[in-house]
Amino acid sequence: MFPVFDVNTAQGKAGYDAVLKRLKGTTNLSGDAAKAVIEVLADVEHHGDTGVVKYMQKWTDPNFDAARIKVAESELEAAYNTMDSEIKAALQASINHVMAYQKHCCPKDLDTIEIDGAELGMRFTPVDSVGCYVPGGMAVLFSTLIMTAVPAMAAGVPVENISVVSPPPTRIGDEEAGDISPLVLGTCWMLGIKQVYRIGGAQAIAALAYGTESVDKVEMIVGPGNMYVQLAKAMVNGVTGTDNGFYGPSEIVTIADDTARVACVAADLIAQAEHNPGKCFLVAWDQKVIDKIVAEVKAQLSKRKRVEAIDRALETESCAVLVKDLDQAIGYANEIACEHLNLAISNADSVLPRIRHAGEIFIGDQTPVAAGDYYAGPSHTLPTGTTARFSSGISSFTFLKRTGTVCYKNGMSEQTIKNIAMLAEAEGLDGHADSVRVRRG
Ligand code: HSO
Ligand code: ZN
Repeated sequence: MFPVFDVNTAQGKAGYDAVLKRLKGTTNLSGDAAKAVIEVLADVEHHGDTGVVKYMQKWTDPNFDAARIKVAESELEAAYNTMDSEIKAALQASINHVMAYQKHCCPKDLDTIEIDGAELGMRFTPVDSVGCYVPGGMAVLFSTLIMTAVPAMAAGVPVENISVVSPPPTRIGDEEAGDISPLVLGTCWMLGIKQVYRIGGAQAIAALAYGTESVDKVEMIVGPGNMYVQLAKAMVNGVTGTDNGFYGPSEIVTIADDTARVACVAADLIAQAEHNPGKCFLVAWDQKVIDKIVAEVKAQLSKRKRVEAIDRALETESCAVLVKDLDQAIGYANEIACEHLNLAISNADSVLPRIRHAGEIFIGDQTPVAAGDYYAGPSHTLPTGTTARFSSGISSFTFLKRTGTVCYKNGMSEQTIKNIAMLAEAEGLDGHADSVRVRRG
């Protein structure tokens, strides 16, 4: 488990390249899946709830019916009432932190700048409504609800216009179909979200994009999800807005030096591997540091509940990368462009300006990634599969549109009129040219 590759040898580099290729492969969505998603989108667009029910019966529960799509408000309240008071308090603290940080991040309308007689500005306005996808599957990630809905609220999206979709657990054999976790439902109630739908997969994205009898159409869909969800999000872009992100399986890169506390670094690697299939990279230039951390990972592994999943993730999706120095370590961190980057090194602050690609950066070995997952303030919905090269995690920015403003308060100069008219004539658009000339004098 957890192979070690010296990337300055041909064999080691080949080993690392293979792991990186697997990481990048998570964003290559298959043609067959795309065909299946196109079919789902069309069915839901044309047949509404009937289309949604068809796929919920196929993938989740053969007994699913349209009456189950919408969660009643009384169920949300009842779920909230079953929640432990200490959990509620911890959730409230998390909500407060995320709200405060995301409000702090909201860009303010820009002061105007005057350029050649024009006063130019930029305004930021939130989208009218949002649908948050909260995955079901392996783990109940109710924290994802906070990490998508709260940034939207901080950006100014009214809470009554925020919807949540989340699939109930898949029915296995003759087992009674379970329901969405009370923690997800109760957290919706806590946030004041009343439009909650127990649907998932591409059919849930379609329902939010087109609207159905039970599901209100929204202006923007956000959140992480499996290949079908990511594909559906990409395909409805235009019908509705999306977060434009690829938010897939969890990942971590840790750069460690000999000052890093071995137990902390190992625990963070295991925590991401726990996400089944999490992907972990340890980057260091000191063979002894790598040996100690790899040994500690092995020691901690046996204590974890999901030992098999973690072991598999470390064996097949992860590696320790032996580099020659800090510069090379930074180069590898930028290439992996990881969802989470942990700088477990003594001079972390001075390295920060050289990190160009990462979803979120955790500075110093006293800062666990789990603080970002649950509590600190930035959203844990972050770019994966090296997409941090060109995209960002969810934040209040996601929900704000940018609108430029132009004002020739004192009219246009003769030269400005001449220039614009000339450019318009050159494009063959004399109507444009005339609309400028008419303002002369
Ligand atoms: N590490 C995950 C988020 C999460 N962890 C939720 C625990 N719960 C993706 O960043
Ligand atoms: Zn996590």
